[in-house]
Amino acid sequence: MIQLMKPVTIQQLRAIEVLDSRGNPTVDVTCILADGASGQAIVPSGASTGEYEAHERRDGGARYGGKGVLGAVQAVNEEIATALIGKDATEQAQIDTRLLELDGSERKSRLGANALLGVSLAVAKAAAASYGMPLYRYLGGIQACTLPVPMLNIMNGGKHAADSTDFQEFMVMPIGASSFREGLRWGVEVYHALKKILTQRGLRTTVGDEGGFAPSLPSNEAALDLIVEAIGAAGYEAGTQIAIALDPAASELYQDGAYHLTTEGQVLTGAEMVETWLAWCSRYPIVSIEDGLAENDWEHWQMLVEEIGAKVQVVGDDLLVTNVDRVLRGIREKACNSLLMKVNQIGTLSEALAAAALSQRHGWTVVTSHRSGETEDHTIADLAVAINGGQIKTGAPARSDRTAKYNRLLHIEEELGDAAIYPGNDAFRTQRG
Ligand code: 2PG
Ligand code: MG
Repeated sequence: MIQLMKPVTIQQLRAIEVLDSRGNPTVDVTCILADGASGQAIVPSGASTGEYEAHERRDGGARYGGKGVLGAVQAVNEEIATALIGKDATEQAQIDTRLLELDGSERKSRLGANALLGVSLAVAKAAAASYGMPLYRYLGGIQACTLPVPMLNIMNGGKHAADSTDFQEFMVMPIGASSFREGLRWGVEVYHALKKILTQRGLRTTVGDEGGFAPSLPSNEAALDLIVEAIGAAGYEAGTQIAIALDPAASELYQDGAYHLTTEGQVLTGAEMVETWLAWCSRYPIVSIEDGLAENDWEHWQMLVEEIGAKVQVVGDDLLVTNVDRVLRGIREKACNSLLMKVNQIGTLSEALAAAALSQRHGWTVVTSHRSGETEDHTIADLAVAINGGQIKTGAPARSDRTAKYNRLLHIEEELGDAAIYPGNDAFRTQRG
């Protein structure tokens, strides 16, 4: 983060309970500074959450089926506000350290990671506003010019869509486009071509939590065939122009030491799961696999990296939970070569940026990511540009909770003008050489 000289103190921190894209309550924080600048952030929420994520505090009881967040809201309005009012909003690291001290628990369960994250992001946004800077510039400085290649999740399964594939996310990446705007258009055209194909085949075109289609298919692989067909039908070349990325969210399929694929009625060992990914990568233009193995199956993560890590991006989500300790282990044990950065997995902006910086220093790529429960908040679009990560995963190019991020990136690209960089296929090479 760039060092700024003007101190701007926090005058007010105010949280309220609002709704996310699944109709569940979440925390919305506004931070107002002494100079009148303000920042607002709404906290996202996952469904296929990792075992080691920071704790999302929910009220329990009957209200909102137990999912209310009034406790977390109160924590912001009382304890956290009392501690932070009068503090310099530009000292993000100090603000976040203070939040951790205040909470005092290992997984941020006392005040709630959702309370902490809302404050952390709202403070950063208020500080950026105070300096009249967009967030990506405030956090990333003058070098923050790289637009991310989007991973557009056009077919949803697993925990994000009932009666669909076992695997959670089938995504397309417009790696051959020359700008974000063009890449996004390609992705949209593929999305609509896919809808047409599904309709023609009499398959369902209802969508899952992230806006991707969720038809009932005879096999997981059938989703890949449909996507390759849709890429061609939209007029693009699969592999060179548009590649495929996967997030099977394999922790959700792992039970008693094996991977259970109900669509195919198969139970696979870790080694067989790795074999499946190798076979798929040889038959389809797959450039990235996230959570191809379960969060505790380190041995097979290593095997996957050994087998295809030189060619394919192996992304740790549940495995790493945006936590520097787990990222360090991943680096030492060569368990992946990419971090999925989700701010709410760890609970403060500084910790998420530290996990990203550590990953990048070690030659990994970093994919900035949404959660399946999202809102109109588009902070992650700025974060993706701030870290020059070159990749973002934020759902289908449909539903406002997802398009809010893509639309924000269109604005950033416009603002950067000639300085904007769209890495295309280099998004995978920037760090690994
Ligand atoms: C994932 C995410 C986001 P969730 O597994 O990567 O796509 O899902 O937010 O439900 O954990
Ligand atoms: Mg994931």
